[in-house]
Amino acid sequence: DDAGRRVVVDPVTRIEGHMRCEVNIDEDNIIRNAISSGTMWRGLEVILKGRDPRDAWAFVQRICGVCTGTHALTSVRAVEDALNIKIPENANSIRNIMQLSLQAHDHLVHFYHLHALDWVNPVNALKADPNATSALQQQISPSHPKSSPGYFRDTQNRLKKFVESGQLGPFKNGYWTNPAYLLPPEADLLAVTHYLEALDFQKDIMKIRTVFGGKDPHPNWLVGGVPCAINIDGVGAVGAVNMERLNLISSIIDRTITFIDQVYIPDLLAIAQFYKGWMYGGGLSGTSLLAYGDIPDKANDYSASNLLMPRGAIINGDLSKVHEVDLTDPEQIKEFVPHSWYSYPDEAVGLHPWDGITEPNYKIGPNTKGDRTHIQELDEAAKYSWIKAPRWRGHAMEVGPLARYVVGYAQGNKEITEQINFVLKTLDVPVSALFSTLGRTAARGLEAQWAAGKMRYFMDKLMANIKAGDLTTANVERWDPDTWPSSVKGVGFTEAPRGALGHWLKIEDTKIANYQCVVPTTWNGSPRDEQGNIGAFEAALMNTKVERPKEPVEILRTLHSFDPCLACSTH
Ligand code: NFC
Repeated sequence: DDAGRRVVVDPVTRIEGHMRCEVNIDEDNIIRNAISSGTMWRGLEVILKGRDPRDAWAFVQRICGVCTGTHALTSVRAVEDALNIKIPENANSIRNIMQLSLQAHDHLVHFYHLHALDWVNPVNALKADPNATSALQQQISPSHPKSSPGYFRDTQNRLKKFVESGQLGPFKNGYWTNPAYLLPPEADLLAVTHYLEALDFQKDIMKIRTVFGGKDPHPNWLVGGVPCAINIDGVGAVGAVNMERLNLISSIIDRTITFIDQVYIPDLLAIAQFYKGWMYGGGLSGTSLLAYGDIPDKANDYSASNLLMPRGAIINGDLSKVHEVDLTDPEQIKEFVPHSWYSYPDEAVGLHPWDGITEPNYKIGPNTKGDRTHIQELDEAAKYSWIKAPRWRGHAMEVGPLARYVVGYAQGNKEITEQINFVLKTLDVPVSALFSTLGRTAARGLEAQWAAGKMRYFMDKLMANIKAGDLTTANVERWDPDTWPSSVKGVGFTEAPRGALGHWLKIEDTKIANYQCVVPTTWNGSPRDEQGNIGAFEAALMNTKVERPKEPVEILRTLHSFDPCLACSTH
């Protein structure tokens, strides 16, 4: 038709949750129209109504098992804000270590297990000379101990067995003959080997949250602090976190720093060298970026100056001005639903989350092709997604590591600026290269490195406080609901691995009267709004050339670079 041929990718895989993407391509296979849809909804905000706000964290944490913990942390912060509860310093350090470990863990999993295969061809790795891979390893990361030709030959043999048995396992269903793959075989073998190393490392890094939170995914949290007690030399509760466990965490933090420095960052730069000509996918990153900030240095101060992760908004691509972000201002953040499967009393009007409404209304548009259960093409002029459309002062925004890094760079944050300059110099690309699919992927790697370093900072802070005799991890002064005002509201925020996350709640007569989550992938995966403005995924796909429409690896590259989480986005 006039809009060109429609390509449908459903489900988009190697992400969390149910995502569908549709694009129209012109006669040159260039994307001229893009549609992102969340295809499943569970209704956590509805389920929370009438419940005890101290329990909310346990429900909202189940929004997602990937960014596990971050919804719970956001929730306890929202309740503490509403009830004016202050947490002890040790709880702040432990919460930060858990949140930073999630950042580092999530970014590692994203790079190797969710995104790498958009750039790395495991079948091509079979053609590699293990000696060449060993030489490459020693060139890009001389201190990584696993670099012998025999080590890479072993991986190659394991891979060969997979292929010969016809069971490619996790490497199945790729477009392995597509000319979009540009790595030489020795680099493919290196990346596949580290895919397996990173898989192994996952089981270590998650122990940090297991020790402090009792289990992972879905560790335990507490309004007023953290639920783990500390026991040093027999002083403190039985079964509490003791020196042996603290030493274990400390050693995992050191190994995380080493793995990121010796494996993740060198691989990222080596792979990027081969793809730096593929500059698609910038979308909203060149114009509209949003970060709430996170990682309070001192406990209980959520002002921008106390947050180690940057807060601010950039609009119209103007890096000379970072706008202040206020989550309590009803003019700043609003959610719209004219293209979402929800009802509002007046759908031309957006709602601030404190007054948000979640009322499902699944209705397909008149131009939808197919029936309600077998949709061949969505109608983007009507409702087409379970994701709402959040806007900041009317703008669709991109959130996530790239947003945080560009906001930090625009603010002159020293650590972030140094990291970005190092990458730009190593790859010999201009600043504008940041605003791309690859820029998003690079920012995630840099942030993992930053997060690992900050885990060490908070671990040292925690140990110093413990050595000074402070074992307190919780404040239960306001545990009794009789001490609460009859009507209050609060907001909590974090920077989840995928971006800015906020929870807004109202408490009436000690129960939750309203609870609204505006989630990173809700921002990025947003459908159109009342004005027809497209969301970040949609914008990033525009004008990309798809070499083979039946093998849309270019679409996957750009969508995966956001690390989408549809379970989160629709909740
Ligand atoms: Ni699920 Fe999420 C949380 C999202 O808020 N989007 O990073 C976080 O999931 O991964």
